[in-house]
Amino acid sequence: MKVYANKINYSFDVKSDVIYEVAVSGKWKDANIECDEFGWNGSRFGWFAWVYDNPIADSAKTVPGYNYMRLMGSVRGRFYDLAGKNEISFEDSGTLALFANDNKFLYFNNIGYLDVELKEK
Ligand SMILES: [Ca+2]
Repeated sequence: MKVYANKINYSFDVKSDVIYEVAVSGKWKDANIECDEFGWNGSRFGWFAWVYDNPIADSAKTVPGYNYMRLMGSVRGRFYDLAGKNEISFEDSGTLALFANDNKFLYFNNIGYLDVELKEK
């Protein structure tokens, strides 16, 4: 499925008693910053890292504590980090929301999508 960078993507129902294989490919962009499923943080800006990584900026993210544009999921309000995962299981059954972690008000400048495949193991 395509997971678009500029929105929450609801497209997959998961079950709590199943292990899913995960495969992710592609790159997406946060304005002019291209990155993969691991996203980006302020370290790419050297001395200006604090602008992006300070606690106030972090708290404005959909999921604080994780990189900008990192591939995240949510089922019934519980968050999951999908970046770099080959397998994942969920604590609840329900609709999986997939999205790029970003400042909650700055999704409008996100471009592109990642291809994410989930299948029951
Ligand atoms: Ca953005």
